[in-house]
Formats: sequence, C-alpha cells, structure tokens
Amino acid sequence: MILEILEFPDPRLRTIAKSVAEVTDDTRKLIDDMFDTMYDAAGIGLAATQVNVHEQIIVMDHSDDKSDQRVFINPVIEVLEGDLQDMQEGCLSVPGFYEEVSRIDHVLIKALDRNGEPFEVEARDLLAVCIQHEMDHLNGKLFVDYLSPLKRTRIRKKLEKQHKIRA
Ligand code: QAP
Ligand code: CO
Repeated sequence: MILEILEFPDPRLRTIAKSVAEVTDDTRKLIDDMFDTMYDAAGIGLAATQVNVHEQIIVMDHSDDKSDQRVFINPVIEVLEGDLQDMQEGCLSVPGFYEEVSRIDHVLIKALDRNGEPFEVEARDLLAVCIQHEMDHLNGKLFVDYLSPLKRTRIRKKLEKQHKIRA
C-alpha cells in the first residue's frame, strides 16, 4: 500500500520518533508499505516519520532493481572516523530540491532487522550519508536545516506555493 509522504514545512516532520518496543507483524506490514511508498516515489531511503508514523524505522534500497532492501529499526550510530564528506542530498519530503550537505564519512550502524534481530554494519559513502539523513528524520530534522536560512526560506516558499496549487 502506498502511503502519503509529508512534505516540508509540515510540522509533523518535526516529531521525535519513539523506539519500537517489539517488532511485530504490524511493524513488518508498515515496513512493506514504506518500501512500496519509497519505490513508487523513486526514493533510496525513507524514514517512518515521513509517512506520519513516529516510530524509529528506516527503509533503504540503493540498487536500481529493488535488490538491496535494508531495514533499520531503533538504529544507533557510532562514529568510526570523524572525517566529513560533502554530498548532494535530496529528500522525498523536499521534492525537487538538492543541496550539498557535510556528514561524517565512516560510521558503525547498530539496529534491529525486520525480524527483530540485532545486527551491525559498517558504512561509508552513500550508506553512511543516507543513514545519517534518515536518522535525522527520526529526530525531527531535515537536510534543509543545514542550509542557510535564505536557502531554506526559498525552498519553503516554493513548496508552500505548490501545496496551495495542489489543494
Ligand atoms: C536521502 O532521499 C538521501 O527531490 C534519500 O523529486 C538522498 O530518496 C540521502 C527523491 C541523497 C543521501 C543522498 C527526491 C525523489 C528521492 C526528489 C531520497 C524527487 C524524487 C530522495
Ligand atoms: Co529525507
């Protein structure tokens, strides 16, 4: 099932997600819907916050043929090397805008998988950037928060205008 994706500056995107107490069939149904929603919108990562569910769940797939599904429940990251990398980021909640953001380049991710089993994975490059971007969503943060107030306001006004036209 395809879910509605909240768009900046929707205040619900500022909600802090709660950790998942138990991974159940309902959790897995939500995860499947999140994948459907992400693929439908041609995204590479989606946090539950973006579909107005305020639980610590992230889905990702960086392949071009749906072959690299990754699920992160209650994720935490440890910094392995503090070096920063700049990458052009986009976001399904900020459609049509892409800007450079600086993020830590090498992290260790610890999370639960869709069966509630703990796992760890070392991440660099796109995976490291993407997990930090998606974990920001769980904390009510968006990539536009790293931009200058001028750029952020410009993006907000353009999206608000589109939302008015659509309504
Ligand atoms: C986060 O973003 C990300 O504006 C995932 O019109 C992106 O999936 C992390 C998308 C880049 C690191 C680097 C954005 C699709 C997808 C748009 C996405 C759009 C259509 C964004
Ligand atoms: Co995003």
